[in-house]
Amino acid sequence: MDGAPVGRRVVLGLLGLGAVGVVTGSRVQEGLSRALAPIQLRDPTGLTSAIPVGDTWRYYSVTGPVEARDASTYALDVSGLVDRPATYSLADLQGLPQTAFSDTFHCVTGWKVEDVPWSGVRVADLLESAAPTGEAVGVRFRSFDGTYTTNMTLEQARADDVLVVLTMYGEPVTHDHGGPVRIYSGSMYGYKSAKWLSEIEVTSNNEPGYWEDRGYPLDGYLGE
Ligand SMILES: Nc1nc2c(c(=O)[nH]1)N[C@H]1C(S)=C(S)[C@@H](COP(=O)(O)O)O[C@H]1N2
Ligand SMILES: [Mo]
Repeated sequence: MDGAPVGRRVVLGLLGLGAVGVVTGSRVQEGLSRALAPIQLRDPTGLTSAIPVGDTWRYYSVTGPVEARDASTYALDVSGLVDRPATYSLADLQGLPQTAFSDTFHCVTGWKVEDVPWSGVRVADLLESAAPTGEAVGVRFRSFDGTYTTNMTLEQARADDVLVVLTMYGEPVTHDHGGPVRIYSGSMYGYKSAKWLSEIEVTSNNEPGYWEDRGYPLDGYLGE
């Protein structure tokens, strides 16, 4: 699409020194990264993400520290242009049909983590329950960090591989990964996977979210 080249230039600009590690990606780095992966997953401080290796998780937040929410404080609103707005507790979400699959997580800046087991509730199911009105065009995902948003068209958000994620690696989503509830879209770059999800607002447009506003493509499909 038209937005892609601009987005790519911005991405390359933002890469800075990190690009060197990603592009050179030597076998030594790959081995290191595999060896570090299990440590990384159990590293609540996120300190190992400062080590410039290849394919491991980085824990991203565009804001400072984010408050922790648990089963007693968490809520997800499905709002906007719908006939049946709803608020789900964590238990409500856990009680809905769960979809599970493994898929690779790709950040647009070049790192990826392969074969991540995800499970949760299809966004499509929540949208169907909410019954979008005739004017509904898009969806805005909001984070309880108070800043992050990302957008999809209604049609994109209804894809089978767009999940309200409750578990990663068979465990509840950790705080650093955006728990207790985040988005995952298997077909799109990581910036579409909003962490610390608090709202799915159905909108009359497909307005750019946080990173889309800063040059990332409006449709975050892999390979574009
Ligand atoms: N709330 C929030 N969600 C976010 C981000 C963020 O900074 N804040 N970063 C996005 C980007 S660019 C990526 S690659 C992934 C990173 O997910 P992780 O922190 O679980 O590795 O989260 C996405 N969702
Ligand atoms: Mo990203």
